Amino acid sequence: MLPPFVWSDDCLLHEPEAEVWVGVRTPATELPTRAVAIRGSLVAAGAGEVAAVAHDDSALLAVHDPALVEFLRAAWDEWSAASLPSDRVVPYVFARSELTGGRVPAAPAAVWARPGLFAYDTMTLIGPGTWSAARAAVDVALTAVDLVVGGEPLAYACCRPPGHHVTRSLYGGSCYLNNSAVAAAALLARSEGPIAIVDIDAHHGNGTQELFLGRDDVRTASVHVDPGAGWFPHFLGFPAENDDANLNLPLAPGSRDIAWLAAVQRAAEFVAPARALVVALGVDAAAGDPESPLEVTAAGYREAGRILGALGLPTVVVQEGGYDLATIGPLVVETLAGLEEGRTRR
Ligand code: SP5
Ligand code: ZN
Repeated sequence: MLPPFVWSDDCLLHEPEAEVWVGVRTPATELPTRAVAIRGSLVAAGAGEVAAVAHDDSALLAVHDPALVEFLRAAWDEWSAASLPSDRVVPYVFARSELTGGRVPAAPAAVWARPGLFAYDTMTLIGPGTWSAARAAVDVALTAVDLVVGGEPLAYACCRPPGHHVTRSLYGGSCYLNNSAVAAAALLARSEGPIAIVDIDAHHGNGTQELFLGRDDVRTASVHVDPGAGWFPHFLGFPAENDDANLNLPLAPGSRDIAWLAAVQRAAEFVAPARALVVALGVDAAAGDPESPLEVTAAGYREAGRILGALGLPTVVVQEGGYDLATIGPLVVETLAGLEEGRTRR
């Protein structure tokens, strides 16, 4: 038995093609075929598909700066009209707050300077379909929220591009809009709080952490590879950021199932007082994923599902990372099956 999953073809329109890493244009890993692969596994396993429904911007603007949203909406059109030598929007100069002594930076006249107001890395390129796909991913997440608010105990948002690295005003880490955070905001607006977000993507959910910092109505927990061992997002994801409503559980590279599941268990205990749950489901902690070294197995993902399912909370699962096209579909199916098992066997 699997939960319903929400889908939009528009999520396939984002084709980043490349990531600029250490100044070199390398092939993109966050590809449209990721979502196609996951959907294929879900359908083969008998999960029911629900078409995404368009939602207005209210939940989106509850988490993001309108200036970021407007930039992303217009970025490709402005860039392509400027006849620049790059076929993707990419920053080259960054409007750091220290650069302007904390003052609001001037609105740059040059189109090619504008990404530096909103991007925090060079890896997250914008092309012709990026806005449509990122906005569709929000609709997929919000449609999954609709299902859960409507009485489904569990629903899965099969969306991309991912979102958990996006803060209120800054995009990066292959993410443009924070789908998981938008889902949490929508749940908070439409059901009893507090809400919890448990992020089991291999990378720290830095955007989500910063979005809900200091809030007592949204608890955040993230299990991820130790940024102190040299991993993205490098500057965040440490226990020093923990407080009553935020728990970072960094793990050493090569941690494998037992240590990873112990951290997932701690995250589950931390969020247990919540009334509804968002799972930011990255399957890039799995062995064989090209973007992380955590070496978790498919059985480990199923057990993580059981642990989180045993909380017995209404749960929206939102897809984040996972880059091994051969295994991401089965990993998502295992996790969702584990969530169902945990919920029904507790
Ligand atoms: C959502 C998500 O999982 N985002 C993770 C983004 C991490 N990207 C960091 C990339 C670090 C450099 N990797 C080299 C690959 C060059 N193509
Ligand atoms: Zn990740």
